Amino acid sequence: MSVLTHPGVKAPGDYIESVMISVKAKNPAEPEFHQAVAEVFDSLRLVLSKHPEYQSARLLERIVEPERVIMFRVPWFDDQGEIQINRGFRIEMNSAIGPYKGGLRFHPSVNLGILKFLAFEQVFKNSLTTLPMGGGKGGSDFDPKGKSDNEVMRFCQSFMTELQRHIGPDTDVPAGDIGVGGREIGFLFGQYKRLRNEFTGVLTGKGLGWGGSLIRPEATGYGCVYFASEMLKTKKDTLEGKLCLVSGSGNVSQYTVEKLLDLGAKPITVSDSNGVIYDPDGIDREKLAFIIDLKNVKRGRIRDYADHYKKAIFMPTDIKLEHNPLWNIKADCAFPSATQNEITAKDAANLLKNGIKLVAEGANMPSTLDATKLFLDAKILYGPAKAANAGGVATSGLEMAQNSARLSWTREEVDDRLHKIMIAIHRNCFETAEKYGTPGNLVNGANIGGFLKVANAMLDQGLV
Ligand code: NDP
Ligand code: 2IT
Repeated sequence: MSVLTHPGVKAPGDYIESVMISVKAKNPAEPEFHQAVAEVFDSLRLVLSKHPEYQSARLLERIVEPERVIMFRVPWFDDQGEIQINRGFRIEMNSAIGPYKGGLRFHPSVNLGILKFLAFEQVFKNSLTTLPMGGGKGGSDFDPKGKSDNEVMRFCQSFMTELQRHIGPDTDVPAGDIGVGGREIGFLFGQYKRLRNEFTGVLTGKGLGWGGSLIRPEATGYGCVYFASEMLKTKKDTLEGKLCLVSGSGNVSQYTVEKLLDLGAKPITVSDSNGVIYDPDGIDREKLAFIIDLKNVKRGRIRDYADHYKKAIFMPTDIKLEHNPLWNIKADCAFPSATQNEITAKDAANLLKNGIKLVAEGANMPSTLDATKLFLDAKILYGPAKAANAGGVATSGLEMAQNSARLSWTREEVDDRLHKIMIAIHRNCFETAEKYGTPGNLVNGANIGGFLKVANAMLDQGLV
């Protein structure tokens, strides 16, 4: 059953344009949110001409409006006894197909617009996973860099003291993202349990001894590489022997490098916000172990890699450059795994000039709209974030399933399910792109495939 209101007289293209204008007017100073919406809307042109019921039900106006936005003060004492104040957020974007689900980001750049773009992307991504999860995102402008473990703990406890009243295993299930890993999830879970007197699957990415799932830490990187393999398979090709560029050196990058090594590829770069490491000999397992220890235990900077491995080159970040030298190194495949808009049009042009064959996005929205257009026009294998990096949240869904059943699966079982989910996501995107007349365009495939399930659920559930 659908809710049909005023059918309107606008052609689909005009309808989309008018909603886009109103999104910009109602959400000023949120450029990342505008960008994420514009990209999805561009794909939906192909859908609305076939499905006027979505337009009649004003689905686009509804899907861009968060169901709920929570903003709160997070006060805490630093190690000097000084008072610190941060801002906390949770965007509960869409619960049509399941409880809100999505990560928490702790980074000084965090603001409402960035979290709304991430929450919006999450709705479509979670829909693609085949699992019943709605979309949400949250976080804070807190910067964990340079903070002691005790400071991080006090911040997490204060953050959860407010957040706990809004979340729950059947309501909203946060997880990690930039700046939120196993340490932070531990402190957040401890405070939730203390305040609520409940041991539940309210967060994912938990420690293995207390409800976490095997393979969740690896899942985003592994999943992204599985997705890349599926893209290559359509060209009867594999990752064996491929030179690969990876950006970032955090959770997603580390396990992207690991799975690339498993599949016989040769990763040659990693980075952080201070610069790029280029290792022409390749990053092998021993060097990866060095990176994991440097980043997860020592919490150091990636430039230390070049002090340790003398043949590697460190290129410091130069904010005056309008391109990143990492994307100007000749390679076969690129795995952007750091942050949004890290590939500009100039970077995309450099990648294409050097003959890149494949881009698989581990980070969320790492390519600007212009860069995305260049990749699509060049008809390279291009795996957009909401499909390629969905393995992380998919495995969070598997963690929720294990928590509900109060049991835990083996590493092989979780990895096998993750692998099958990534194959299914690729097939859905590939077939949807073909069905809507743009074969090979996985951006359209992901946006349309993700949208349809959520939109139909919204129609079924009435005007809520
Ligand atoms: P981490 O915090 O573990 O690592 C982030 C990495 O990216 C670090 O190397 C960091 O460098 C770099 N980085 C972050 N922000 C910037 C910036 N503004 N400029 C330059 N470099 C930056 O985060 P994750 O690996 O978890 O996340 C990386 C990306 O993957 C994000 O886009 C995230 O949204 C996305 N993602 C994560 C998932 C997950 O399960 N964790 C799932 C799906 C997507 P530095 O240390 O110097 O800040
Ligand atoms: O962007 C993402 O998909 C994540 N940060 C993971 C979210 C999750 O709930 O596991």
